Amino acid sequence: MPIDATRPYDDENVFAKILRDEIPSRRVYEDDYAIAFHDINPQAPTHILVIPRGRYVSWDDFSANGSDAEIAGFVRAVGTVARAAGLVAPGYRLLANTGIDSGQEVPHLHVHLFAGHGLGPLLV
Ligand code: IU
Repeated sequence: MPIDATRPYDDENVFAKILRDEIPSRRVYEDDYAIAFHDINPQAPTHILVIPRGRYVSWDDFSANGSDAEIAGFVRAVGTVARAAGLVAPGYRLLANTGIDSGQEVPHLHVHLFAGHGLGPLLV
């Protein structure tokens, strides 16, 4: 069920539990601002999710209410994950579903990092 990007933060959402290590994930990266882990239902040969450590529902919430340090740290983390995975030369795609019409399911900001052969044209 898609979520409303303006709802309040829910500390029991699945990515909050992953951040607290209450449920397992295949983590590939972590720093002071972000963690990254493999999506459990990959839609591309490489499908990693990067999430901020802070309590932000969506891209909208984060861009409006995140501190400059959190925003810079998160953006840098996304790039670091892609570089560490060797994805810059072959290329990759970023996506942040935001709110109901996008189909956002998990109410903690996440950026999808897709890579691999055959990503195809961007579909909207
Ligand atoms: P969306 O942008 O909110 O639609 O994407 C949520 C993603 O989170 C989706 O690709 C799921 O496969 C993924 N995911 C996950 O990796 N681990 C989980 O426990 C759950 C969802 I629930």
